[in-house]
Amino acid sequence: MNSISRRRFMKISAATISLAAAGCALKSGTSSLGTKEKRKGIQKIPTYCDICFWKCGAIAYVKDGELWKIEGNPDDPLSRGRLCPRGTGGIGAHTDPDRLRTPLIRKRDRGEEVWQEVTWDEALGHIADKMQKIKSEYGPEAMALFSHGIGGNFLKHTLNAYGTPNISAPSFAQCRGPRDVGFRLTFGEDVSSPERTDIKNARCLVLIGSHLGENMHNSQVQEFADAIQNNASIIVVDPRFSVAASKAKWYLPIKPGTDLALLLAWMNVIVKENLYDKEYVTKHGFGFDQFAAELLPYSPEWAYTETGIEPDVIRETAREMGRYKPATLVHPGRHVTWYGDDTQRSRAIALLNALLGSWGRKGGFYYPISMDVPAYPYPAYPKPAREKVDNPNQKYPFAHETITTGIREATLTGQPYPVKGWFVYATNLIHALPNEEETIKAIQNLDLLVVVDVIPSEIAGWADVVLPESVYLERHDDLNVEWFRDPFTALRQPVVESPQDQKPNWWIAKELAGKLGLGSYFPWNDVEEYFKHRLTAAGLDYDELKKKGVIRGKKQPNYFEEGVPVEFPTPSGKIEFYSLQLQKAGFDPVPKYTSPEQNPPGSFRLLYGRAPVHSFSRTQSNRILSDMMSENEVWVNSSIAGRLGLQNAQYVTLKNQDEIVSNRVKVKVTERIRPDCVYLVHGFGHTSRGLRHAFRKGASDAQLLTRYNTDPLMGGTGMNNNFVTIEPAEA
Ligand SMILES: Nc1nc2c(c(=O)[nH]1)N[C@H]1C(S)=C(S)[C@@H](COP(=O)(O)OP(=O)(O)OC[C@H]3O[C@@H](n4cnc5c(=O)[nH]c(N)nc54)[C@H](O)[C@@H]3O)O[C@H]1N2
Ligand SMILES: Nc1nc2c(c(=O)[nH]1)N[C@H]1C(S)=C(S)[C@@H](COP(=O)(O)OP(=O)(O)OC[C@H]3O[C@@H](n4cnc5c(=O)[nH]c(N)nc54)[C@H](O)[C@@H]3O)O[C@H]1N2
Ligand code: SF4
Ligand SMILES: [Mo]
Repeated sequence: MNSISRRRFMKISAATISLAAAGCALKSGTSSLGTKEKRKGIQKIPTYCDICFWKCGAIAYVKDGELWKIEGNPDDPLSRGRLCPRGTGGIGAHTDPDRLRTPLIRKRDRGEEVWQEVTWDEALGHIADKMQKIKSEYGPEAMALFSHGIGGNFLKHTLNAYGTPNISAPSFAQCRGPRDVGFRLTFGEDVSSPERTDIKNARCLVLIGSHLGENMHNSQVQEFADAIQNNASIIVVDPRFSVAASKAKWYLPIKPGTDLALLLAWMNVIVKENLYDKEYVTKHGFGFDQFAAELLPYSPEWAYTETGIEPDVIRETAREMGRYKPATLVHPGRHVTWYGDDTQRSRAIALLNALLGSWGRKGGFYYPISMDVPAYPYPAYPKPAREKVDNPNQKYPFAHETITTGIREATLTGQPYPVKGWFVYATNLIHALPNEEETIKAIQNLDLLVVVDVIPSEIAGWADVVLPESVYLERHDDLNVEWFRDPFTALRQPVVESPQDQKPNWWIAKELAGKLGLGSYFPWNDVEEYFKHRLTAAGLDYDELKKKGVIRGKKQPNYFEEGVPVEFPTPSGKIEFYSLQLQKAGFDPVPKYTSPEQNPPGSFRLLYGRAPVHSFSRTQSNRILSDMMSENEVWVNSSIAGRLGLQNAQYVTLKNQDEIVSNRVKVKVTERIRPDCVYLVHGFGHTSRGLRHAFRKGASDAQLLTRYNTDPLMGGTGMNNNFVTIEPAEA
């Protein structure tokens, strides 16, 4: 037995003992320690998934010492005992032969991907020296952290202790930011994540480009199936006939970028025909009359010219929504950074829900509850001398989270002050931020780029120091105490040992803090001590959590009718149909429509989205998931394919308005998309050489998104503003 498998053997034995101590049912054969036989048998270890950020509770099975399979944890409210296909294939992350194995320091120019393997001590020492130098030359605010997901929590703590306020995630300005701002401006609260959408109880469900079923957020997809089973009336608005559209009573193939016209026309009909919830609106609404007056010009006939949706269909679908109110849920979407006017479109969605009385009501938006697990009592952070760098002078007045692209801008320009170091955790900025060239130029201004990843992603290729993390099945992470229908706390815990010299984020954060002289910020010795402290403060038992993976709290009321106090934390204390906040800041108090830019002749608007078996740009290297889908296709309408002489499955390249040419990609000739746009699944077309299995398979949407329109309210980057032409490629 070599030393690695010996270490792993010992570790699994230890896990076996602790499970036995916790009273877990173990197969015979695992109880006799000290011989090879003791690894025989099956262990079930609860944890939660990390193939996306939904954090479904799972049970991992270890068979004869090897990771075998992973299933949903029946006690977990998010998974309800079932994982999505990505979660089930998650074990491929552990066995991926292309994983990062050891810390690396760059040997040649940035981006050349030539490295020196170093020890953790050397890598973290090098990073700490550079960070101290940046602090003394430019101040601690010159370091920024980009992170995505719960794994970033401990590194955020280290960076806060170091003294920087510049901490951001792409989930705001490249994802759900406009939606959360639009809903805040209307109801005073976010939709947030997991979304507080009562899909399973909706009698009428309206999906505006929320492609549930391809967008695989587990609980939502399960509830969508419930809604279908309950014969909910489903209305889908999408330029592409999505999987969700195939379940719909009404499918509206809208012209891309015109949804606000449809929303205004729907509201026009609902007000004009008195289909709204009058009692709710009168009791809870602010500025309804001014709002109603603004809707007058937006008739279905007017909207038809913008959207291509027949006036009768607009009227009929508006009546359908009115019929089932308040159990009509107009889904707010999640990735809504489409055109740059996204906050106002999201606000229109919020207003439509307000008219239907769905906020706080069964079948609409429920009131979520989280468990009260106090934060660890750390020492106070130093107060940064300067404001965050991303949003100087509150240029984007309604941004309530940090804008990734604002940090990038400051790194490029040195204004309002220079940014000299990026710490990047679990976000592939080359695929996640629009305009790759701007990202690379910004990187050239840095004195330090650290990337913590599990595979050699594109952003890792640009790093000065690469730190290999243990995958989620090999580590602990912070407690999941997110809100949902009922309160719960879930634990991620190691199932198997890391195969090489990978380390968990909490260890990296703590060790780095030590080297920065910030050891007092990590008073606990290991992460289990941290868990015990927090759980004890909450009156919960760590051993129970380890054994079950999840502890559920008491059911509490979720709707106004059940006794949730009716509260709208807006300036007026009511639902703001007319927004004085927006007016004061120089924006439209009720959303106003402007037409999107027309396609340049001969070109197609590039749209993109999800496939059920992949997450972003992070799973294409996973051998199990890539077996199900190894490259993406470009969806092209049949009439266009005929005109261009394109055959199904033929390879083409896409060229965008800025002459950027994609990798070759197969054509999917289909009636399921409008002729004015094409569609790619996001995350393919990898260019990192270390991703041997995913390298240059399919085309990258990100590479083609060179243009973006910035939302003036909150700094989100609308990315559906790119146009491509199609050229045949060699086979
Ligand atoms: N062009 C384009 N851009 C987009 C989108 C799009 O559809 N198209 N979608 C937007 C949306 S909605 C979002 S939320 C963001 C998502 O943006 P990101 O969250 O940045 O998504 P990924 O590009 O998959 O980057 C995740 C990175 O984390 C690494 N990783 C995976 N597991 C681990 C782990 O356990 N530890 C560590 N340290 N690293 C890990 C992966 O290898 C990968 O490099 O992107 C946004 N940007
Ligand atoms: N399998 C899987 N599921 C995921 C993820 C994943 O990576 N993989 N990521 C998760 C994350 S973080 C997010 S944010 C969500 C994203 O998922 P969603 O929030 O559902 O949406 P998008 O990706 O923006 O939407 C893509 C859909 O919008 C349509 N669309 C494009 N332009 C327009 C338009 O102008 N009008 C209308 N009405 N529709 C349009 C596209 O045709 C496509 O069907 O998915 C989540 N679920
Ligand atoms: S939705 Fe799927 S990938 Fe995401 S956490 Fe749940 S099981 Fe994992
Ligand atoms: Mo997202």
